[in-house]
Amino acid sequence: MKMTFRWYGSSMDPIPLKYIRQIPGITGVVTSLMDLPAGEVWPLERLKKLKNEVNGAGLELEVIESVNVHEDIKLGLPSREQYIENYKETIRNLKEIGVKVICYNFMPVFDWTRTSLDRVLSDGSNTMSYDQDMINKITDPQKFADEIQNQTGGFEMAGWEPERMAELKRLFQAYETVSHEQLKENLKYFLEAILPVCEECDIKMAMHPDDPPWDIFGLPRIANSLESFEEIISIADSPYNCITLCTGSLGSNPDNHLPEIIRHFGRKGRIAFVHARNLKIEKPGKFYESSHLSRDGSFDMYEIMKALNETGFDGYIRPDHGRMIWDEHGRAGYGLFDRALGIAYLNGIQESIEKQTK
Ligand code: DNO
Repeated sequence: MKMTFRWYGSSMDPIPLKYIRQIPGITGVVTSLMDLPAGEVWPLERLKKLKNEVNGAGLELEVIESVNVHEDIKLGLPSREQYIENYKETIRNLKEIGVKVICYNFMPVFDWTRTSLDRVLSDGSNTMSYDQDMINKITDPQKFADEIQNQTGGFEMAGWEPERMAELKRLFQAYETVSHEQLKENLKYFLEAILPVCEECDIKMAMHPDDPPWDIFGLPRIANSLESFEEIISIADSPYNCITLCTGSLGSNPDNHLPEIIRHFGRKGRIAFVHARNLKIEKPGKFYESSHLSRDGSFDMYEIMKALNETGFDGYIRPDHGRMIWDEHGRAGYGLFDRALGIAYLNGIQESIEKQTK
């Protein structure tokens, strides 16, 4: 498997590529053109520049996270046709720079959601947390979104694009008539349109799970369990219709048995990308993001890595959200230090598994 690190681009990320290059075992970065609004074609010239920059730092660029899907595609509006054509063109341009996997999600309106970005843990570190009871009390999602964005320290939250956040009211109204079934239909339509292009370009689509893995604010969500992903990979049956196995997103519902889900989809060759992180479930619907270490959280990271190895996983993996430690100031969840510690830990587990199985 290839160990990677999420990086937001030199104008959006305070972490220099040369620091990332120095993390032991790293092969490349996972990145995107974050300033482009969802639905636009990613220009080839900009992609070539990005690739040169990343390769110039001694790193590979084979995974994109994310090419965001325009809301009109998720809503199934007639205007989706143009956005789907643009998505296809972006896939073709990504092929030109050697990309192998595109991570995306199909969550209506909000991408990942947290109720706090800077909860202080007993060791003095800061972390992100989620509390469903708080969400249940929210009557105005716009106010909530504004409050969360005020906690970002000036960094744009990935997947919370400003243009989308500016029209929450309109979007919530638009989704009033979209059921879970309709959303699945809209996903099918999208996948059936783009997968032939993925096949031609040898690029896997890796769908990210809903985070948290249940409906929020009454919006439908369809990618949050073994069963739902089974349905997703079969609605458009292609080896390029794959999954981003995000341990933190799926695992915050304790009914999701992570090693079992990994074995299930790993055997089918449908896991293209892994987000490996840990979190501590405090009670159903309430959790905070811990260090990667198994005993700090609720997941057994050794069992997770073992399941990946048992199914011959040879795709891309990255550490996921880290805490803010050592007074680092950065993008919530995406600082350098704790994620680098996460990699060192995952590398250690991997080495011991490899030596035991030899
Ligand atoms: C959050 C990320 C998500 C993820 C998207 C994929 O930290 O895991 O924003 O990138 O859902 O499209």
